[in-house]
Amino acid sequence: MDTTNNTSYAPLPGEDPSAAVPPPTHRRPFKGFAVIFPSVIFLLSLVTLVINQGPGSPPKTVPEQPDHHHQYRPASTSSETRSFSVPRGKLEGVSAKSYPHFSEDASYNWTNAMFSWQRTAFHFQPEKNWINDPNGPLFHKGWYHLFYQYNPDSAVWGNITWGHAVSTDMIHWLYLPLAMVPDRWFDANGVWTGSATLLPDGQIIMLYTGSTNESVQVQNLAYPANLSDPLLLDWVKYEGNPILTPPSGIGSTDFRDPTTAWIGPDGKWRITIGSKFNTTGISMVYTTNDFINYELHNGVLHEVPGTGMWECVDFYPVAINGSKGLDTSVNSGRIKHVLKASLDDTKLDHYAIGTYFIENETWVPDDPTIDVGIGLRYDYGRYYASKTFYDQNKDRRILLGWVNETDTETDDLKKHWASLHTIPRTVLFDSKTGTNLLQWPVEEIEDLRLNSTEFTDVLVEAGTIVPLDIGTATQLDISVDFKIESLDTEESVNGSSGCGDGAVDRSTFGPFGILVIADESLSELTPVYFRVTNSTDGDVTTYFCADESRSSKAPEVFKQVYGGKVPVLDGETYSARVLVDHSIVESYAQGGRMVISSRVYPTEAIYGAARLFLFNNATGVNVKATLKIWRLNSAFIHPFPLDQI
Ligand code: DQQ
Repeated sequence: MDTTNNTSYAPLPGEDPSAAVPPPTHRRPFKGFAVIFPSVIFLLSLVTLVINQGPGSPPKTVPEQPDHHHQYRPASTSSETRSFSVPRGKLEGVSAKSYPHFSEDASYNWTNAMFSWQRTAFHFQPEKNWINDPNGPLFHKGWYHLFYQYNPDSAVWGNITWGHAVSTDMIHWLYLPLAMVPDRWFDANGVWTGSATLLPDGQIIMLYTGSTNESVQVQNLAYPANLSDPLLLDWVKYEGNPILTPPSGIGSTDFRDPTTAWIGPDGKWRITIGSKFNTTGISMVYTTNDFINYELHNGVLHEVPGTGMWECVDFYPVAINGSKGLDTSVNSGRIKHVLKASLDDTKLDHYAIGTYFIENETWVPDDPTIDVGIGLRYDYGRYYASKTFYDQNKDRRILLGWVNETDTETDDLKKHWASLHTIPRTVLFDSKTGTNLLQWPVEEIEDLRLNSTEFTDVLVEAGTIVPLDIGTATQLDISVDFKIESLDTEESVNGSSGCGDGAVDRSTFGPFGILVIADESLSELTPVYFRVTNSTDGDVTTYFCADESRSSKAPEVFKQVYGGKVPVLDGETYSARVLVDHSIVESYAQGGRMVISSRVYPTEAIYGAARLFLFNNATGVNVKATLKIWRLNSAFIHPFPLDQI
C-alpha cells in the first residue's frame, strides 16, 4: 500500500483518540471572503411586492349559515393525567417530541455561546419557542406562504397555533402575525395540521384538524378574509365548523390531518384523512362539492396492517418521465401516485409509489413488499410530519418537513427554541430506478453560495483521514463523488451489514465518506458515509449512513447511526450532497435517492473550531474523492416590517 500522502490506518476517535491526522493529498488554499448579509434593499424589494387591497368577500362556497349534516357528539375523554413519563402530546392523541426527557441527570454544562451556535443560519425556525409540522403551504400573489404548528408560549409542544411566514424563494423568510389561534370550541385544544387547496377560481380553502374543548379530533374549514391581500394576514374560521367529526368506528383521537383536495372528472373534490383501525393504518376518502358537506367513501384509499395511526397523510401524482411537478388533481398521462403517511408509532415518514384508481377510490402500491410504512422513507434520519404542495410558480412539487431536537427538553427550555424545518426539497419520480423518488434542495438555496473550494481525485487510502483545508465549516454546501479502487489484498473483512455499528465498524468496502462538524483533534465528529457490501452471490448493495454517536461530548444528547440502502446504478460514482448548518446536517445520496437529516450538538467543534475531513475506514479499498464545497451565507429570516406597508 502506498502511504506517501497518508498515514497508515488512523482509526476514528472512539477507537484510538491518539490517531494522527495526515496532510491532505490535493488541496487548495482557502480564499477568504466577507460574509454578506442580505441588505435592507432586499427587504424593501420584498415589501414592494405587497399591495394591500380592500377587504374581499368570503368564498362563495362558504355560506354564513351552515347546512350541518355532521352533528358533533362529544366523545368520552381520557381519564389519564399528563406525566412526564408519557411523551408530551401523546395523551392528547398526537405525536410527541421524540426525546421528551425532563431529567437533569447527566446534563452537560452548556454555555450560552454553545446554545447560540446550535441555532441554524439558513433553515426555517421561528424567532423563539416550539415548532412542529409544516401546514398549508401555498404560493399566492408572489409569496410562498408557510404555516406551521407553533407554541407561542414555550419551547415545548402545547397550545398549538398556526404560525405564519412568507418568502419569495423559500430560503429567506419573513415572520407574520399568527394565522390561527385555538380560540373556538372546535379547536380549543389546538389548531392542528392542515392543508391548502387552491380552487380554479382563485379561492383558497384551508382544511385543518381541531382538537376540541373535549380533545376530540375534528376537521375544520378556514379561508382568507381578503384574497386580494398577498400576505393573507387574516383568516376566517367557518362558523359551521366542524365540517367533519370522527366517523363511526374511528376513535375520537384518531382522525386528523386532512390533505390538499383533488378534483375528479365528476367535478367532485376528494380529500383523504389518516386514521387507524385497531393496529392497521388507514387513509379514508371523503368527497365534497363545496368543502362544507362531505360524503365518506365506503372503503379506504389504502390500509397497511401493523403500521398503526397514520398522521399527516399526503397523496399526489408524479410524472414517470420529466422534470416538472404535477398539480394534485392531475390524473392522466404517464403518472404514478405517491402515498405518504407519518407513522405515529415510530415517528417516521414512509412513502410508497403506486397507481390511483379513482373509479373506486383506491390506491395500489407498485410493490406490496415496500408498501406504505414497511418500505421507503423520505428521510432516514430525524424527520417527520412532512407535506408537499404543487408550486404553480415554478411547476414543481415541493416537500417540507419537520426535524425535531435530539437534546433534552430541559435544554430546549434554556435555549428558548426547539425544532426546525428542512430546506424545502423538490420531489420527482426517479425514472432511472423506477422504484423511488428523488429529493433535492430547492435551487434557490444556491443563491446563498459564497466562495467555493474544489478538490480533485483526492486519494484517501484505506484506514486514513484527510483534512480538507476550507477553514470554518459550519455553513456548507458540499458536493462529493467517490470512486473506489479495489486493493490487491488477501484481506477481507466483510464485517456487519448495513451501516454497521457506525463509522468505526470496518468492512472490506467501507465506510468511506466525510466527517462534518469535527474539531481538529477529532474529539467530536459526524461521519456521513457509504458502505458497500458484496454478497457471496455477487449482489452489491450500497448503504448511505450518518453516524451521530461521536457528534457531541454531551452525554444526554440522543445519538444514533442512521441510514439505509441506496441504489447505485452501473457507471455511477458514489455521490453525496451535504448541507451543513450548525446543528443540522442534511445529506443527500445519489442525486436524492436517499436523504438523512441529523441533529448534532457539539461542545468543541463549534464556531471557528468546526472542520471538515475525508475518511476511509474500509479495509479493502482506497477511494478517490472529488469535491466542490461552497460556504453558505445566512438566510434573512426576520419579522415582516408590517409597519412599513
Ligand atoms: N402534529 C399535529 C397533528 C399531527 C401531528 C399536532 C404530527 O395534527 O398529527 O401538533 O406531528
